[in-house]
Amino acid sequence: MCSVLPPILLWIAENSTAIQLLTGPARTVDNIPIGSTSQTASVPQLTNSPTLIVMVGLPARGKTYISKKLTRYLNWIGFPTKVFNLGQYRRDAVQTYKNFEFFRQDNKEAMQIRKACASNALKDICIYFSKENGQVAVFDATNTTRERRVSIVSFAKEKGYKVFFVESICDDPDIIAQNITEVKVSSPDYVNCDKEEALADFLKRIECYKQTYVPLDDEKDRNLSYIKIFDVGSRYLVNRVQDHIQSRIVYYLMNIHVTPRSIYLTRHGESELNLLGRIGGDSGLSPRGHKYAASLGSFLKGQNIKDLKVWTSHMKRTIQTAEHLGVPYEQWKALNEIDAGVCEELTYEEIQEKHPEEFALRDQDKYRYRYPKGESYEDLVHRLEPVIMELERQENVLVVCHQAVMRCLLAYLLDKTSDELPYLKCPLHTVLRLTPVAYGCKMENIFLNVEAVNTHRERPVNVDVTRDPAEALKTIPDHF
Ligand SMILES: *[C@@H]1O[C@H](CO)[C@@H](O)[C@H](O)[C@H]1NC(C)=O
Ligand SMILES: *[C@@H]1O[C@H](CO)[C@@H](O)[C@H](O)[C@H]1NC(C)=O
Ligand SMILES: CC(=O)N[C@H]1CO[C@H](CO)[C@@H](O)[C@@H]1O
Repeated sequence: MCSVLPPILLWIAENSTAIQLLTGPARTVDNIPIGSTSQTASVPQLTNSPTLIVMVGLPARGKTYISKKLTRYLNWIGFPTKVFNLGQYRRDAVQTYKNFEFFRQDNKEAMQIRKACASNALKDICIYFSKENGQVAVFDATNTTRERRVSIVSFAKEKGYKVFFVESICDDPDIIAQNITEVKVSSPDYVNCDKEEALADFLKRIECYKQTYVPLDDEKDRNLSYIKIFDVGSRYLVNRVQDHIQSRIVYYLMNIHVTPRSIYLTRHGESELNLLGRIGGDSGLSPRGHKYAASLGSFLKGQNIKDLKVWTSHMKRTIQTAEHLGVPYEQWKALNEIDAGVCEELTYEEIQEKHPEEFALRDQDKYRYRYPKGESYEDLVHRLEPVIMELERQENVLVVCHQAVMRCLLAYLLDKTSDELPYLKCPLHTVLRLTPVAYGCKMENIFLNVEAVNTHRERPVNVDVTRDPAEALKTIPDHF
């Protein structure tokens, strides 16, 4: 039943020393020969100058959708990113929206207000870069005129920011109408407004922008860096990518789609080591774990999911779980559980006894803490990036994975910060169904009614290395 992909092996000869790079976990630096530069290969290279991403396009072309999604991704891979939505600035400046007249090109008063909003947003972007450690700002506005873009480019040049434009072009009236009903009609602009009326007003608003809209031009804008996205990603035009981060952005935008689907996340069934309260290892399922796997099989059959892809890790407990489903599945080494290094197969009590300082250091910064000879959550996020990219490309997928891995995937899907990530609740024997809606993901928790041990350990109050064992062990879950 299992369709294993051929492993990819890449040999790089450097100064006559051959280095073997596997597609598997990014291990600690001690595994990499001294003098090699490959240890930075999967880590984002931070450029010194911040990047300003400028959205371009008529209203209802998915600019806000793309802004939010791209921001979520960039934050997850470790580039601090924030959206600056001009519509929000406008709503803060003009409390009540009357109708489309506000957006008419000959409305001088409104034009003044819109200019002031744009300049306030740019000011806030400067503060974000200089005082708040921001690296990428997404300017979510229509910026439909060349004049406007020229002024943004010169502003950025003066400040030393790199500019990358993202333009969304779509003329399919059905898609536009669907977009308006999905996200615009429920916007704060139309609170006490009839749906039909709101749609009509919004279409008029688009007409106002159309009068001055000039798309990015092959010739005239050939010195700018940009990606143009046509008709919801059926075609792309990419121009002058300047650096690593821009190429990551382009790659990401070319992989996402908007076809409705659901992502199902579950951990493996309860394992033998789970029962003993031991972390890591590669044990098989407990009897209750097998029972869960069988229930998962009937649950999925009942759901009648179209073309469901099933992914597991290379570990016994996820493979045994998938074997019960009776469908083909694919194994990903990248989905293996976090490598706990010297703490593999220990109980929390044993970790406290043998490595009390490590145990406390982990509680101090669980996201960045790396187990000796093992991995950190941060390492795991980098290892999981290809999984996220493939999840974006696919439609219905069930990922059978592990606690730490599931937390990382969930943090991406639900836009959780790296502080929250290591404490996300991912109980055994529960399926999480994530369905994209408007600007985010809706999550449903489905417990399949097979008891399992609890493996969630909350952060204790005292995280000092000198704490006494009782305090360190206060929050450990029960086990045999
Ligand atoms: C709206 O339409 C555009 C196509 O121009 C698409 O890319 C975008 O994702 C759509 N959806 C939303 C929610 O904006
Ligand atoms: C692009 O940049 C080059 C070199 O700086 C300049 O000579 C040229 O006029 C620019 N082209 C356009 C279309 O702005
Ligand atoms: C919403 C937005 O940013 N609109 C700007 C686009 O360009 C025009 C012309 O320069 C500005 O006046 C708008 O404020």
